[in-house]
Amino acid sequence: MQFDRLYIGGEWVKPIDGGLRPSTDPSTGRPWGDVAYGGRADVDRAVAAAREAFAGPWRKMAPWERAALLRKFADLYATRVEALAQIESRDNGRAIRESRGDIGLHPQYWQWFASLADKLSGRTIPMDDSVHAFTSRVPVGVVGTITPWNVPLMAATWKLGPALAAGCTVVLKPAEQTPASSLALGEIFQEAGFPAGVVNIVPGDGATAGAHLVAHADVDKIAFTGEGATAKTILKTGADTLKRFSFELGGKAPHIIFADADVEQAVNAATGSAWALCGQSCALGSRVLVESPIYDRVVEAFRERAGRVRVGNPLDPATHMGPQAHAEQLAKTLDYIELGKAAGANLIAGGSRLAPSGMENGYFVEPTVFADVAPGMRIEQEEIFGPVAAIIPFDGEEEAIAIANGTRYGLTAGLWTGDVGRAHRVANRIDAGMVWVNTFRYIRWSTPYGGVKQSGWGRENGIEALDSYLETRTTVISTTGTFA
Ligand code: TXE
Repeated sequence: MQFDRLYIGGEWVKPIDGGLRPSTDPSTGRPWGDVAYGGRADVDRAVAAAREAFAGPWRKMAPWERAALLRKFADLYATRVEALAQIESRDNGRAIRESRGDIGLHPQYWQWFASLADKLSGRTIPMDDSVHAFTSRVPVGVVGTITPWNVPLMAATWKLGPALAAGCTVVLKPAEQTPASSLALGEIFQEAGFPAGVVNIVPGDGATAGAHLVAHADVDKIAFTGEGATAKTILKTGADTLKRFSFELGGKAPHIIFADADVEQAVNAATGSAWALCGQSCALGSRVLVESPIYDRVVEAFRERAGRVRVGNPLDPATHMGPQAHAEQLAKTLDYIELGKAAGANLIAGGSRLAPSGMENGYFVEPTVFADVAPGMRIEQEEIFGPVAAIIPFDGEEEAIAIANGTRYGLTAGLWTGDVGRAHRVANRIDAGMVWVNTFRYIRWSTPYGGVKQSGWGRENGIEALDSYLETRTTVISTTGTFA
């Protein structure tokens, strides 16, 4: 598969003011292929193509035809899962067993969004006999989607699925570190028969291509996943256009494990989520809050299990954890490990860069566990995005809730207890867009996902995903022909 062209207006085109750039394999630190990236002129071209498609064929297409196209896309996507998983793991270093599992679910997401495309009903509004008033749900227009490097295809699926179902057209700008798998989507859109310009794919730098897309007067909405600081910059950059924004930002999710929980299950979930995606997901439970009576047991389980994680070549199906996705993230994770040590947290496992044989220049880090972490430490407050668990002791519900809610984030939370009353009581008081009880990271096409506080604006997945790609239009028709 070639990645040396941008996908604009239904064609594979050379960049005008971008170029070709090597994409790095994070397990070796070396380039594995040249990928096209776009500049401002390429973004302009993509936005113009999206605008033309929105005004023309896409707007005129019946919703059921849009649904049929999306279903066809889902079926084709299903036949490419292995190829896409290989590309993504190569580009961002995610263990292939995880990429297969994640990307293997995407066709179901696309089917779900397809199923919503022709069900966007409005309401009739009871007034008096002089008018007929009703609402319609209409697409926002041209959407710029800006996605991160940790889960490029998942982020694209979560944004393009509802955008297209709603009748919007899209310019997708994947992260500069991991553009390849997003470009691979272009072939599937082409093969499925989407009209030219409905989807355009332009990798590029955030500060140039990304910022230009955000400021563009002809883009009606930005759907973004990434860092909170970037979201704030994006808001300022786009302010003059008053376009719509949805944000899926970071998290610092608590796993709250009460002494009455099934501790074995809780530990399985908490250790798994500490090191999944090499720690690079906003949903993971990077803060492990443990009630005092079971604290030593959980700490020991973490220490022991950290040593069993198989870290290495992401393309080896036996590997649990690959490298960090890029060099800056590696540096960030190692910096936070030093911060944790300096703050007096108790490093009980890992803590160093790793150099597996044959991959000495790769961006690997040991699964790392800090125990006796105090609320307020930076490793407890800030999103590290590395395989670093912070274990914090607590006594009782009130303290657990205070610690859980004590960060600026509010994306996900896990709660482990054998007491159903406590499950409801505590879940009800957690500041998070998603709370899991006696399970963790259960995320599906039909379950709304998104954050409160500084974790974001809006919801992805679920029926709610369509909301941020639709406007409500109210129409009032006189039944008398007189204006009173
Ligand atoms: O994210 P950025 P970075 C967090 C995580 C990570 C940190 C830094 O803690 O360590 O963010 O990652 C584009 N205008 N998350 O710096 O910068 C950029 O090109 C328009 C959490 O890579 O937010 C890329 O496509 N666009 C997270 C996208 O924004 C801009 C996922 C994300 O990059 C831009 C990723 C600009 N001025 C990181 N600057 C999650 N919520 O899952 C950058 N971009």
